[in-house]
Amino acid sequence: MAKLSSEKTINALREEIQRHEDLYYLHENPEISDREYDELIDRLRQLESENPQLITSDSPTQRVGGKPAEGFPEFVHRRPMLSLDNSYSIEELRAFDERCVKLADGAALEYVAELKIDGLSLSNHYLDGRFVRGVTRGDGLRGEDVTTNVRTIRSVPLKLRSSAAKVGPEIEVRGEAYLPRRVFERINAEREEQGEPRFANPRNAAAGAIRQLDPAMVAKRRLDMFAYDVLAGGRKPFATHWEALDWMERAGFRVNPNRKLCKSIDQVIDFCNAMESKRDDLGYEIDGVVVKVNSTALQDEFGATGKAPRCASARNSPKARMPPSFSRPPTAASWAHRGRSAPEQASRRAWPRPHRRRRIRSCEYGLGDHHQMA
Ligand code: 3B8
Repeated sequence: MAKLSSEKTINALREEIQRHEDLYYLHENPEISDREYDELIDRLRQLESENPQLITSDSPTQRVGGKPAEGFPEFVHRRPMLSLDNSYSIEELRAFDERCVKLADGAALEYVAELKIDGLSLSNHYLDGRFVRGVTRGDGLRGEDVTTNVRTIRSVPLKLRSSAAKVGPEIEVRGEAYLPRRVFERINAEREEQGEPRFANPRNAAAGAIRQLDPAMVAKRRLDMFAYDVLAGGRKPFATHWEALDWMERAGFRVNPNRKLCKSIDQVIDFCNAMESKRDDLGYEIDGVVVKVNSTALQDEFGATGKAPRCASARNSPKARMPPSFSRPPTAASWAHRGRSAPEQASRRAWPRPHRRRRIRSCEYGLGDHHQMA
């Protein structure tokens, strides 16, 4: 009897905590303070310690349960995790559009424009709806298994929501983990107080955090993640990227709300300009805009041609950040600037890589899963 009632209380508490996590992480609209949230967690932890048989791997208390790791085991990605790092001018963006239009052969061609978050890519694995593994991109073929650390990221659901359609037993959700600027600043202030060197940028701080050996330290860093792609059994489960984004949102991931289904390359360019002026208000660093062919069938076809650019991007000339009291002029003209510097081989880059701040990048790709590494 007592068992039954603690089970009920535990379930109710978990649901309550889940609701507050959603309000906080998905809707950015918390109803309770961090302290009240911690109290709920403490209560749940207490009950679970009295009833250890009721602990489940997807309980919110299990986000920081892991022991410090002794280095991270290697994990071979089921599909290579490519990176988007080629830079193209605006003319090339248009040329790419023309090729896509031809390829679509009269079929309606759509693009999805979304933000390119400046963080580090993670691959999160779910088996029968439960989070089982989190892996860094690494060199694209092999990453590091950082599961215990990824569990601490509260915007990574430990259990997929049932409101999302079942698309298969083995799900991989790829996303970009990052540190909000606010958190980054707090961490640096703390480091300074303790006489430790400041992190140069949020990306380095995030990269450092995910590779911390002690998950309790990772949890303190308060990493966040925006999901950007989903695979089911190693394949894209949806006909369009737009549907994939929608599914991830339903499944409980954070998907960046700044995204647009574009009917033309002009709409893509409009989106890029709009984001450029919004950039400083975002609360996190971006690397520009990613542009994806919406149709997954077309992505495959496009990828199969092999010689087409996988990724196109235009960027601003790098310049110093202006003081926040100055408003930066819209930069439609600087779009055409050819700011291409030495090619960056992200896949072989030493990690964490140096941070580049002032540029907008637009990237379009039509990669098939069968694509080889660059
Ligand atoms: C294909 C699609 C790499 C990426 C991708 O916010 C590929 O889509 C990728 F080979 O790295 N940083 C994003 C972000 C990153 C990628 C992506 N979409 N929004 C990001």
